[in-house]
Amino acid sequence: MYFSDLRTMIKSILIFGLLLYFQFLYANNTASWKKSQVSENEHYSVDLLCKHPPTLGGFLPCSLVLSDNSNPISNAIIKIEGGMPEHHHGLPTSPTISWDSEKKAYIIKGLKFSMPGAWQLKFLIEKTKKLPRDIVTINFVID
Ligand SMILES: [Cu+2]
Repeated sequence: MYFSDLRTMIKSILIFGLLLYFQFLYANNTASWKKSQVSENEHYSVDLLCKHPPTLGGFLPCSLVLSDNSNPISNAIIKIEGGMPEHHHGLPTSPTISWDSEKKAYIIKGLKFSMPGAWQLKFLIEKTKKLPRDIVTINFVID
């Protein structure tokens, strides 16, 4: 009787712990701002996921998921650039994008915006033996 209660208790604790763990994982992967876009030549689709909508001030942590007919593509060579087309200037920083095999996404670091208005981010997927070259453009406005 006592042992069966103990086992039930241990089971409950394990399940509770597991739930907490998954909730933690989920919270870490949850982005509150997402933009999906197909590339110019329709070779790829992209999901840009950011921690919050673009604002002025601090760095915006984002990740990018690249896929081809809903199959995720890892290890592509991607370049990020951007700016304000109406103002003819680029980004205030030089953000980097690199593949993260644990997160199964391309992690964007150093992304920042310097003024309100219409911004554009461009992702250039470079041609490799396996992958065709293409460009994805994402437009958004910062109030
Ligand atoms: Cu500007």
